[in-house]
Amino acid sequence: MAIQRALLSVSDKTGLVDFAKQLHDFGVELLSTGGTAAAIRDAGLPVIDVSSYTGAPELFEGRVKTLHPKVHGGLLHKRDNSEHIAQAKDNDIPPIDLVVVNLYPFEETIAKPDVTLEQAIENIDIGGPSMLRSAAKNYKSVTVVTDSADYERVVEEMKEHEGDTTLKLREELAVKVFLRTSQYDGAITNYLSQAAEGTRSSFSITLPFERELRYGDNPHQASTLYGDFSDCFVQLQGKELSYTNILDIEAAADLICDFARPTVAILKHTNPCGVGQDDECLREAWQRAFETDTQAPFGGVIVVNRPLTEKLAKIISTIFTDVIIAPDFEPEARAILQKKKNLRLIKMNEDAYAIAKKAPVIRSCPGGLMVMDRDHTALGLDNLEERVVTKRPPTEEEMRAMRFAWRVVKHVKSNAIVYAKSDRTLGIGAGQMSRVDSSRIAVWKAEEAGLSLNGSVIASDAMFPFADGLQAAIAAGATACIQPGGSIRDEEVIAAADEAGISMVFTGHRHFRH
Ligand code: 93A
Repeated sequence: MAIQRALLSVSDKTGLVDFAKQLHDFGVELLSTGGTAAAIRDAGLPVIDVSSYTGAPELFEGRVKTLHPKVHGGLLHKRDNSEHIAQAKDNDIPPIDLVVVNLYPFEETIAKPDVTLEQAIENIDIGGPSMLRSAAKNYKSVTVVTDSADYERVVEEMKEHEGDTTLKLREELAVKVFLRTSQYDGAITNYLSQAAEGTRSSFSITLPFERELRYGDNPHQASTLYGDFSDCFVQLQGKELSYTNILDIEAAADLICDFARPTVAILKHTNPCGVGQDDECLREAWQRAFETDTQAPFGGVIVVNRPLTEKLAKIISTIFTDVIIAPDFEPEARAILQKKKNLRLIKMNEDAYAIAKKAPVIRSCPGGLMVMDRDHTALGLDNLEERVVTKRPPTEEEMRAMRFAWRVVKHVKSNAIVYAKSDRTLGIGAGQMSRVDSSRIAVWKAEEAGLSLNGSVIASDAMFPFADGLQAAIAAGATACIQPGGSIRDEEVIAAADEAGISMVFTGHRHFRH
């Protein structure tokens, strides 16, 4: 049956007037609450205030506007049940066939830096979710819209189906409502569980299905993607993304965001194989990254923080790469890379990513989840000059190299060691059970690549517990060291540095990555 009566109550009034006008043109009677009714009335459309419809005034500063049996009965009664129909009639409860509601902006409110608990609480919508849920429960007969992006679809269906919507659309919109209300409740749960008690007491998360992934770590492991990953990373071409591709993309994006200068990084299995910089030419930056390790990048991920140039595309296209990530691609670069059908090109939406990366890190554990703040910035780099612990202060060049190496080492799996110059990595040792082994691997990798470590700096993601690790670095040619410090044997480590005349800074922060 055609939609005859609609209730509109929206905080975000985007597209409201147009939609209301279309509904009016279909002959739909419009009911509405305070601000929404005013907007509709201002547009010259007839609208009935919910308070005059129910006969009950808006109460308690609007806390009670639509919580009334005439509203909820109108939404919830079964249209094909004679007892329901009789009861509705006896109690003067006409059917409401369409609900258009979006909620008080709770999430936006709590995102404000100086929000008070009181403001947050006032922005908990009660009547809105109630109407959404009543309408969604009765989706067999009631259409419910909570996203202005769906207004047009509803209008299109009404045009096609004599003023009615299809059950299929109503069902889809109802699912969308329950997702939205559970996300909304989740945001309230997470905020209040911390704000009211000072510590988190519970955690809630609901994300929309995005897509099935090709597979997980291995082909026999099914995998599904939830959330809005594609808002941050738009795939322009290439094979479908796998679970491991997504892990690599996250690691690559995370790394590149720590660098402001034009930078190229090559990653494999979430670890950098090499990172290079050049202010003038990305192709040069790539060369520096690639020279660190010419073998491992096979099938790896390349990430850049500037639009990818034709010059760079030409050289990259000569090696087998799985994924390339850039904020943009020059048309000539696209044309070159397009020839590689399987190569996945990913355009990074930096604005969307900047918001997404504020979200915590979540990992499953038996019986639950672990939630952790993201390791946002390379810590300890401010006032680095004041953090020198050795007799010899670092040269300017060493200082630059240490800042660079510290930013890289933060993105290497622990135990992590990075040898570097100011614009390039020279050797990277990742993920070993012993720091000394990581250091050995980094030295060996540099030798393999034919790179000299003389005059290099070494960065360690956590403290050197003994002097031996540093002594090995000195023997390899390092002249400066950046590390957190904090070992009970710091004195010995500093003495070893002074004896060799190298300089060392303690950042006071470690950057483990597990
Ligand atoms: O304060 S409420 O929880 N109590 C209600 O009864 C109620 N009914 C609708 N909030 C309520 N609403 C919300 O008001 C809607 O969800 C919508 O977000 C907002 C629209 O208010 P107005 O039409 O006055 O701009």
